[in-house]
Amino acid sequence: MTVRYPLAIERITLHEIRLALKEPFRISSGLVHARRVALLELTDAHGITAWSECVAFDMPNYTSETIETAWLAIREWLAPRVLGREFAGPEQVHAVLAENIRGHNMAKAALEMACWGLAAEVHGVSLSKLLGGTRDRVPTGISIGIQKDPAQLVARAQLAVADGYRKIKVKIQPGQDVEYVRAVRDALGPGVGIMADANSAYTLDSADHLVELDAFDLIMLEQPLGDDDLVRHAELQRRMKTPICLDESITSVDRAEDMITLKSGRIINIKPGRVGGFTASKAIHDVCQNAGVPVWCGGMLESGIGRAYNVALASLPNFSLPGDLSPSARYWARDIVTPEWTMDSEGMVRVPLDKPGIGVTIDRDFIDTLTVRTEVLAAAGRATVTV
Ligand code: OSB
Ligand code: MG
Repeated sequence: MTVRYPLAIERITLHEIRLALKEPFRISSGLVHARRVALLELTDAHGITAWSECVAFDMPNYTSETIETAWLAIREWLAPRVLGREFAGPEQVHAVLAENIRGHNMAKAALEMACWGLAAEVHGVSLSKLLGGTRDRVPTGISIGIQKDPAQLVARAQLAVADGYRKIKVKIQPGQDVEYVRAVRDALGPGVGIMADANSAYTLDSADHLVELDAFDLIMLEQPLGDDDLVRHAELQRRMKTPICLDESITSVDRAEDMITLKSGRIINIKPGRVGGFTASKAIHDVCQNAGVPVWCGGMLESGIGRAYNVALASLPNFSLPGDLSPSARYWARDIVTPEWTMDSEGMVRVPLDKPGIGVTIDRDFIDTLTVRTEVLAAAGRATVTV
């Protein structure tokens, strides 16, 4: 699809907000209490706006990026490449941001995805349709953080099944793994889809221990080994029956191809922030589809703005497994969009195909009350406003 007129971004406003999680979320590499979120507001030459979310965390414990590095990258290197320049369509933005700027994928993604959101707005079509989505509802899984004992985890997992979630993902780490997963499988029975995510907490020295997870008929084991390691994952996959899914390790379409070639895993979790945006996500989706590798959409504890982009992406055909797309109320007392994201009793989230753009309305007044920092970037010089 081509846009009606070239995309011309006149202004990028960065907003940093603090959004308190209803309860802290623990993964093997760290704990999140409140989400510091960088939001981007793009304004084009016609005064049309689109918002996006940068998924980087406060600390570099998931990937090397943080909200501070992303803010810096956007202000110093990325925004200047987009401001005052014309793009025939959002699919052209990725290459411009990638050229001779290594890494900073979450920063690039926030900007690139905002251009997709803006293009959808300009066209008056839903983001899902612009991307080539084929579903009007997407299945949802839950990601449950590490709990203090197996009984607590079982209680959460049972509630999640009752809510309708289609996939139960439990976070694991050394010392809180096999017994936790066993408890969940015993409690939920054989029919429920369960998986585990280690966020790179193990080395190959634990291979024999990890092979014990084969007893629980998991849909997959996500990212057991090093964040940048494909070779050892291939060795572990040879020894395990459970399919390995890679998350942190897949940072580009090349890494997805490497995973397939090396047999380092059999499933990919696509987070558009981690891979640099939608163009890269679509390329990974296509490579995996051609290779018969299923993909699903991961989550980064997004606000309702990031969720809009993930739901649109998850409507593509090869997103054949439930995504980490929990509804707003699971994370926040109040989300920053209306309507909030909801899930039906069958664990499905509706794709807002009937609305142009990202499909939800930005609650600007509420965002203003949550804002701790604002910076306006424009083609002709820049102004900084701190509140
Ligand atoms: O590995 O998928 C992950 C949260 C923080 C950091 C990494 C991960 C996660 C999740 C959260 O699993 C999923 C969600 O957004 O609900
Ligand atoms: Mg993960």
